Amino acid sequence: MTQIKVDALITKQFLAADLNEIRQMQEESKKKPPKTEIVWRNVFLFAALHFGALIGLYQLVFQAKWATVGWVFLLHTLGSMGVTGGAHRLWAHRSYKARFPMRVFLMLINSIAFQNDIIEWARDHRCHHKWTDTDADPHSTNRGMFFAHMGWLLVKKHEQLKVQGAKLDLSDLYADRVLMFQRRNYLPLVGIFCFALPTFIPVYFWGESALIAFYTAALFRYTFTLHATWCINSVSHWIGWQPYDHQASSVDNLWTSVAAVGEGGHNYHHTFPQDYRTSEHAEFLNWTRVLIDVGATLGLVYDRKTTAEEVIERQCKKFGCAEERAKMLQKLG
Ligand code: ST9
Ligand code: ZN
Ligand code: ZN
Repeated sequence: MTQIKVDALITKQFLAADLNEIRQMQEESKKKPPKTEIVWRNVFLFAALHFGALIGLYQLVFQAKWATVGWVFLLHTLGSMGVTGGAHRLWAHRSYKARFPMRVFLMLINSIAFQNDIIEWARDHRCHHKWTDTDADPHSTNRGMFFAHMGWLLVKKHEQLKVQGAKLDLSDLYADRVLMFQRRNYLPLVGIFCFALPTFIPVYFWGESALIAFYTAALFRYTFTLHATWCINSVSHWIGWQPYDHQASSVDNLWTSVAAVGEGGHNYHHTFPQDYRTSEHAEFLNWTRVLIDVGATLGLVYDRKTTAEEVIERQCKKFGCAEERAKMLQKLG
């Protein structure tokens, strides 16, 4: 375990390069609303997906076998962990290191979630942390909660995002052969892991109807995981606790922690982005942490980074609130 002892502000400066520049960019983006160029193909595809997901929800409640209900839950959990443990904590933030078999496992379960390949996901996410709530943030909350939630996937990206994002060093991502394999084979991988296997397994193993399996375990489950993820960009920048940094838009929120398998400690995460736990909440609110810790026990994970207690205390005192931290941890666990 590596303990990080530098102040969060220094970490932020490392991430943001220049905090004044960020403040200026935030002000700029508030002044003139950006041009919105709708991508109608995406509007149509997401509308169709949601229509299918509603049918799937009905079938899940009234028609599906119990084994299928369990299968949907398992797929949501695995796919989400491919995003949280893989794309997010390992590849976007490098908050721990993983050996080859673990990286392959994370890449495969990430493909269940179909949220763009990991290199693209991590590039957008590094932009989100570095230029939060500016035009270079792919899902800036300055453009409203719907935009932050899913609207950003329905319109062309802001020019500032492309210009600033091009300055990021992504060499670590391109150097990982597991990620390059996923990128080169992305469509077959999501075809198999997001749609084909989720449908085939219930039909083959417990005789579920193919249509019910497809609508529940593929379409409904995929849409549900998408919304759970998108809630981190909307709800987790909106309603909740802010013990670590009162100036940020990010918050700690109980419900997003549950739905997003441990990613709801977003005020903590934006303050200490290199901490593999992403929050101080207990393990039952952070299943992804449990997965990473099990990986460490098996020797597949090493060099997990955490933040030293004295750094957290100093941060709360300067930029947040120590009492709010204590109250929140007592209430949420
Ligand atoms: C999905 C992703 O849902 C969800 C991500 C959520 C992130 C959450 C983060 C916070 C949570 C953390 C915790 C995780 C919790 C998980 C919980 C799990 C329960 N930098 O994109 P293009 C340049 S995906 C630098 O086409 P357009 C670049 O040159 C759902 N450059 O832009 C690029 O070319 P290339 C399924 C950048 O044309 C070129 O621009 N997927 C950057 O404006 C063109 O890029 C979809 O629905 C950058 N950041 O189109 C697809 N970005 O890539 C949706 C771009 O070759 N996306 N460039 O280098 C699209 O259709 C399009 O991207 C678009 C914009 C229409 C939105
Ligand atoms: Zn992050
Ligand atoms: Zn955020």
